[in-house]
This record gives sequence, C-alpha cells and structure tokens, in this order.
Amino acid sequence: MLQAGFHEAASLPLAALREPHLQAWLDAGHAGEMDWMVRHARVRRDPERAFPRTRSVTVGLFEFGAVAPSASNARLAHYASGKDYHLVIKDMLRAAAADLIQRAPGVWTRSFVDAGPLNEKRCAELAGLGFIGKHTNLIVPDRGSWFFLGLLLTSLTVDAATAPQAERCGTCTACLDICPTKAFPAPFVLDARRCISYLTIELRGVIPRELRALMGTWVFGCDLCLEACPWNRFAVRTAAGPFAPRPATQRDLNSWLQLTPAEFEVLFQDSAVQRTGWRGFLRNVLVACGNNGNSALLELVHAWTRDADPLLRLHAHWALWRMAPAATHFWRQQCLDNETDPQVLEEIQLCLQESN
Ligand code: B12
Ligand code: SF4
Ligand code: SF4
Repeated sequence: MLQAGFHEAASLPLAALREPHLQAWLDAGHAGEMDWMVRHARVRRDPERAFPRTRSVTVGLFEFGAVAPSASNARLAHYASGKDYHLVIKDMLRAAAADLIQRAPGVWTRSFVDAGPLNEKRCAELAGLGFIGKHTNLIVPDRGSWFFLGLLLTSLTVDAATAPQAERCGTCTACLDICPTKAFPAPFVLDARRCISYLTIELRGVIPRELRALMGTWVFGCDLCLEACPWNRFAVRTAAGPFAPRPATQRDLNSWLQLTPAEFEVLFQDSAVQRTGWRGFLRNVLVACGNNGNSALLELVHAWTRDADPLLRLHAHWALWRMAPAATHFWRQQCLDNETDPQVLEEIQLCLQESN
C-alpha cells in the first residue's frame, strides 16, 4: 500500500470487523435519506458471509491536508476542493492490488473507497491506525484527521491486528460545542440528518427550514468539527497534488448564483461536488446567500424565485426573507397569487407571517 502512495496502512482479519452500534444508529433514523446505508446493513452485520473469499482487510490512509479557507464567502469542504478522491484513491488501491498479485500470484482482491458496504473508519480503528473521536471520525495522533481512507480486501490471512488505540479525547468537547446544527445527540454519535455535510451533499430535496439559518455559508460539506479538533495541529497544513484547492472553484456567492448547469458539469467534472448535482448546489448557494445577508446579492437571489424548479424557488424565497425580511413583503404577496406549488406556497406564507 505504501508503494502505491498511501501514507500509512494496516490490516485486520475480516473476522475481527464488528459494528456493535450500527443497528441502533439506523433504528434511530440517524441515516436520514441515505437508504443505501440500510441496504448495506446486511453486509455490515455479517461481512464474512458477504465476502466469503476475503480473509483480511488492509486500510490505506492518504492525507489530503487542509489549507486555510479561501477568502470567498462560499465555503467548500477541504476534501472536495481538488480532484475527486474516489478517483484518486481507487487508482491507488488498484496499484496496490496489482503489486500484491505480482508478489502473491493467485491472491483474490477487491477494493472500496467510500461507496462500499463497509465502515472504513471502523476498519481503520480495528486495524490499530488511530481512534474514533467524539466527532465520529478517525484521529491518528501524529496526523490529525485530514485524510481519506480506502480498503483493500484480500484472500490472504493476516495475524490479529494490534489492539485498537485507546480513545484520547479526554474532557475535550470542542467538536460537539462548535457544531452549529447540534448534530451530535451524544459524544461519538452523529445524527446525519442534522449534519451540514449530509444536508448539502446527500439530501436531495428541501432542506428543513429550522436548520437553514444554522448552516452558515457552506455550499458543499462542512469542516467545522474537524477544524476545531486539537489533534489537527499535527496535520499536514499544505494541500498539494490532486487535492490542492482549484482556483476555478474558489468563487464567491455572486458568481455561484450565476452558474449554469453546463458550467457546473465542466467545472466539477472530476470533483466530488458532482454528487450534489447542479440543482442541489444552487439550493445550497441560495441558503448560503440567506445566511450571508449581503444586500448586493438581493437581485440575483430574487431572479431564482421565478425559476421553473420549485426547489430553487422555495430556497430563493427563504433566502430573500432572511436577507431583507420587510423589504420584499409587497412583492411576495404578488408571488403568492401566481405560485402553484404547495410547498413553495407554504414557504411564502411562512415568510410573510414572520416578516409581519
Ligand atoms: C455515511 C458517511 C457520512 C455521513 C454520516 C457521517 C458519519 N459520521 O457516519 C455524512 C454525510 C454526514 C458524512 C459526513 C462527513 N464525512 Co463521511 N462518510 C460516510 C461513509 C460513507 C459511511 C460512514 C458510516 O458508516 N456511518 C454510519 C455510522 C453507523 O457510522 P459511525 O459514525 O461509525 O457510527 C457509529 C457510532 O455512531 C457508534 N455509536 C453509536 N452509538 C454509540 C454509543 C456509544 C456509547 C459509542 C461509543 C459509539 C456509538 O457506532 C456506530 C456504528 O459503528 C464513510 C465511508 C465508508 N464507507 O465508511 C465516509 C467517511 C466516514 N466520511 C469522511 C469524511 C471526510 C466526512 C466529512 C469530514 C466530509 C465533509 N468535510 O463534509 C464529514 C464529517 C462529518 C462527521 N462529523 O462525521 C471520511 C472520514 C475520514 C476520517 N478521518 O475518519 C470517510 C471514511 C470517507 C473516506 N473514504 O475517507 N459522511
Ligand atoms: S460536519 Fe459540520 S454540521 Fe456536521 S457534525 Fe461536523 S460541525 Fe456539525
Ligand atoms: S475536538 Fe476534542 S472531543 Fe472532538 S474529536 Fe477532537 S479531541 Fe475529541
């Protein structure tokens, strides 16, 4: 794995992989609309049955680094500011598999990054790479947590992994305290439905009204709990190579409000931002405008209230209301007469009520 470019790697027997709290997490509804998590649960409950040829899992860790956020008033998470990690890490896993096959002919391999049905941070924890912090991500004591994980499943047997590292959060609660949407019902447990990362990336429809005002100016993902973590003072501070932030994507809200679907496709063609799609991205931009409150954006936001897509109209109305609650009262009354979508109508009515 190290020859393939990973900064660190460790293995565990597949038989050692267990997730004692998974079902409780799903039963509590914390996965929100991520139905694939429910579908993957069968595999995750009994991975040996799902992967009968697999004897061991090797976890690769690649540090992407985190530079200071750009001066833009629209924030993209660090991990999504460069090339799509799925593509880069998958290539590295392929190279690691090819290398292994050369050294051990006949070995069976399979690789996963992110989208696979196994919990990568849990694998890393059980392989002894680090510990899971209260923010629910893996921390490697001398590296922090700005890294990607990838898995290489193989038919080779390995000795039992070194014992998992003891959790070292101590009395710190910085990540729990900083989370603007209060997404942690308890330390070590995340309710994804409240996490800005889920809301801006995974959620397809309307962002719950009560959470919008708490989302700040994040337009894709969120880094606040990781940025607050004192272990990240040991992390790499320069993002280089494929994960260096691309200047073309460091735009401000004014520019994003004018982004066309065709431009989105070109700009994010090999970027993780593709996942939310142009429509989801614009929805996030409108929420960020509402929270940014810059009146210079009013006209551009206003234009989105006439869009053909009710999802964008709804978030544009909310953003206008946040930016200038009283100023748009008369005009909004007119919109009420022309609007036909029930959800948008309800949004306009709520905005009107709250501006009174
Ligand atoms: C689904 C998912 C998300 C969801 C849910 C996040 C989450 N914490 O699980 C959302 C969309 C919110 C998300 C956000 C992010 N993600 Co994400 N995500 C995943 C994914 C695909 C699956 C993780 C998973 O299975 N979660 C579901 C729950 C069940 O898992 P869990 O947190 O481990 O839950 C356990 C605890 O709740 C615990 N538990 C429950 N009750 C109790 C009670 C007690 C007492 C205890 C001790 C424990 C406990 O047991 C549960 C089950 O094991 C993985 C990739 C993969 N295939 O593994 C990437 C992954 C975890 N994500 C990653 C990243 C980078 C992020 C973001 C930082 C991206 C961003 N900047 O926006 C944020 C971080 C948000 C956060 N604080 O976690 C990296 C993490 C790297 C690292 N350092 O650990 C991964 C590994 C992707 C990768 N290949 O690199 N992500
Ligand atoms: S990523 Fe942001 S919203 Fe999600 S848990 Fe961390 S601080 Fe909260
Ligand atoms: S911020 Fe503090 S509590 Fe949260 S993961 Fe880091 S060390 Fe643990």
